[in-house]
Amino acid sequence: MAIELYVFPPSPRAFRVVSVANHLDLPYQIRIVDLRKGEQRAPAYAAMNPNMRMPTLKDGDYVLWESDAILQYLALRRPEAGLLPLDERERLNVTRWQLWDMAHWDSSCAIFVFEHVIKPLFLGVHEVDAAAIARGQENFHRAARVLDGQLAHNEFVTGPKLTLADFSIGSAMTMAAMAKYPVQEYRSIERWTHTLEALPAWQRTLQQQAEYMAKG
Ligand SMILES: N[C@@H](CCC(=O)N[C@@H](CS)C(=O)NCC(=O)O)C(=O)O
Repeated sequence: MAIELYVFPPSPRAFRVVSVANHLDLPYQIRIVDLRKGEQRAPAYAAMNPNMRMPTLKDGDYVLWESDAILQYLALRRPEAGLLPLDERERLNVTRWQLWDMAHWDSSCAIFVFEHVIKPLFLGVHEVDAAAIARGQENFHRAARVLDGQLAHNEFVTGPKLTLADFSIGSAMTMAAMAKYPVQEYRSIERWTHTLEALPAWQRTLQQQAEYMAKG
């Protein structure tokens, strides 16, 4: 049986999981968890993921939640692809940036996604919380300076090769325009985003997202 990916496709945290599965050409089945309908709180789903959040991976009787752990599981199915290097230091470098993503980058971007996408489109709330945006700006610029500095000297986040770190951190960029990230001044982030967007797996995942959204 193929790996099952429980996702709400518009979310960047779903995007990173599906795009890695696409990049590795792994067989998988999408199981929709429609956050707009509260499907993350359905008892059968909550039994798999007690956080009542997506994404979740199920492979036979093995269940895994937390998107970056799921990415590592997927990468380990195709170690030869190099998304999670075998060399200890190279691998820890990838893990370091994935942890940085969760701690600093993803959480900064999430403020803008909540204020400019989730509130107006999913909750019907059209007032922006100025204090939240101010906090988001401060956190975003602090993290973006670090990422931009890293990418000024490296093609990808951890060096010359594409790794999971690019999928983890780059997935947030799929929301950059809609969520109005203040990203314009960061030229190296822009260059790297274009590189990711040129990946066939990136394009395929965007297409899957668009098809899901078109269904309404
Ligand atoms: N750190 C978790 C975050 C998961 C998460 O927050 N997912 C959100 C959507 S992006 C969710 O399912 N929210 C539903 C809810 O809070 O009810 C991961 O990366 O998997």
